[in-house]
Amino acid sequence: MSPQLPEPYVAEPETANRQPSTVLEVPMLLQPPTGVHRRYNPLTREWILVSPLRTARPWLGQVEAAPAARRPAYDPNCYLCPGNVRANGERNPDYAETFVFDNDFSALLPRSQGVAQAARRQSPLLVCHPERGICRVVCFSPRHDLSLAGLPVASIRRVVDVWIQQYAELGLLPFIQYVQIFENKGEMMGASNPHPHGQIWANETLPTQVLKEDTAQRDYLDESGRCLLCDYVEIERGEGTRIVLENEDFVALVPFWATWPFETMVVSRRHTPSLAHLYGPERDALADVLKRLTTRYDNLFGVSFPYSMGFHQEPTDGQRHPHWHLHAHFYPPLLRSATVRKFLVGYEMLAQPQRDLTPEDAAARLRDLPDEGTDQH
Ligand code: H2U
Ligand code: ZN
Repeated sequence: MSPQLPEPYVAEPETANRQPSTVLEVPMLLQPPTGVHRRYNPLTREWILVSPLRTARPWLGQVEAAPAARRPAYDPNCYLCPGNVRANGERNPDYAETFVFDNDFSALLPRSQGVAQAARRQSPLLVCHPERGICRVVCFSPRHDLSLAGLPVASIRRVVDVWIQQYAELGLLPFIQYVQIFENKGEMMGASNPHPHGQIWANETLPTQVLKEDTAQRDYLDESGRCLLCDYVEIERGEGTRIVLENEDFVALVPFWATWPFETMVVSRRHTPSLAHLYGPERDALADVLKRLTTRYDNLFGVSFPYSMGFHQEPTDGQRHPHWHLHAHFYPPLLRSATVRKFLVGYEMLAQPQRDLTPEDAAARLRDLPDEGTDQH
């Protein structure tokens, strides 16, 4: 089969709505255009509009509140601090490292809520299904004033271990097909509490974003005999312009198709389908990359950087998924300072995502920052 290189930067008008052909070898270095163009996201099969010329536009819109002052190591009013009472009246243990509990306001419940009755009578235009699941909260540290960036690598490694244990434990339940591990950090991303914590929602169907990535990765493997993200990491490591940092086992990069200004992906260098497949040194390496990436984020605008992040990994339906390649997405909202954020509104809601700053410029900004020395928690 002769390898056919895609035209990743400029789509021909007549092919503009088709997905690029499968990448079978590393393309030559191409300069991204400085003019307006579209980029293709092969994981979700969506397009994004890039308008580099717009970065010069003046901003008279919303300015976010200045970041909060330094927090105490313990807050008697925090529902996640050790020994404190939560909203449902339960008392947290006096935990010293990490602490996991079932979300007191779970969006998913393990017992079916009886939608099935209604589902039987509905039209194909009114489709609904019962959904079972389990939601948990993971406290990363007893320290109220720290974030992933402020935790020592050894403590982040313990968080990685907790994620793995939860993924395995929840994934083993017969009715759980997917375990979504994520963190909302900062008020701007809707976090309800500054105490360092994340969430896990596990449910019985593949969530929409995961299903898109599942299909795209499966098709790519079927068509090329190769893994989409293995190929992608090879291209990015060859080009280098969108790499933020890397170590032996993980690479952090601004994806070619990034939507959010400083969006990044953390991808395992070895083809591995889930966190549970990582060897000990790889778990340390993941902790190292998370520490260095979040520290750079904090150093970007000199504030504790808000984001939503989460892992995408193989479903837990008991099948083999050779097409799945473990990765994390970081979606930070900030655009040009600690107080000016990117909004995904009008055009993005109605048409397609759009960005001004190019992914290459965003990666260069992040790459040039120190990945140590933050005192921002
Ligand atoms: P966020 O900061 O991402 O909202 O996550 C915190 C979660 O903690 C949230 O889902 C739960 C909320 O339901 N929570 C409890 O389970 N118990 C509480 O006492 C308060 C908040
Ligand atoms: Zn706290």
